[in-house]
Amino acid sequence: MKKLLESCHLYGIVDMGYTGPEQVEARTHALIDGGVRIIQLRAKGRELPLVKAWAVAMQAICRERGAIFVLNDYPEMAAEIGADAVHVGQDGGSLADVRKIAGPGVLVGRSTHSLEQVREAKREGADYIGFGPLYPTGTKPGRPSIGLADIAAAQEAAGDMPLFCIGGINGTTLPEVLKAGARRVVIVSWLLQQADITRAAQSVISRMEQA
Ligand code: TZP
Repeated sequence: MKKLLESCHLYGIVDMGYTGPEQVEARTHALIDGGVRIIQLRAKGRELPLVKAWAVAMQAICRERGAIFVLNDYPEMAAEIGADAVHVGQDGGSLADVRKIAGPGVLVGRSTHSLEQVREAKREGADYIGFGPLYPTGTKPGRPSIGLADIAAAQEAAGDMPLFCIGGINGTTLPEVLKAGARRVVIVSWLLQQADITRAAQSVISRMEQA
């Protein structure tokens, strides 16, 4: 699973703020068809039985098709459904505790918003981190953006821990994000709002390969 994670440059999120319940499975397939090999379920504030049902469905698709499934926020549920990975925010407790709950072999990711948080996630042994939001984004309204200036230093501090830049990345901002030193990105709303998610993902991946 770690090897697969290392090969991932575009991370997709099925965010229920942009996705109808009936679209969960098709969107998971569409992202995988487009070459995405790490996909998160983000279902903030939704009822747990619904989250669990979506997570089980996405985990099954990801397992069958060779992608990593990440559950946002719920380490207990990740353990219960046998998720590949769990992602927690700065308020998600220590990574040691998350690992204890999620169980052995479950990858653990952490959101970071500053260089200091990148260093701390590295010390704590995160399997990967998100770094952002780079730009203001409607997906996290009111969250201050951190800009592009620290990307290169964050990469350096992360070392071999995969770092995914996140927040406001789209077809227009991608080139400057890559120019600032990003090697991996998470794209949420822009990808989910494309008429053809598969083609959009393919085009991002090929632009990243060329960078
Ligand atoms: N964490 C930092 S920014 C963000 C998350 C989950 C949302 C990014 O979404 P988008 O739509 O790609 O800006």
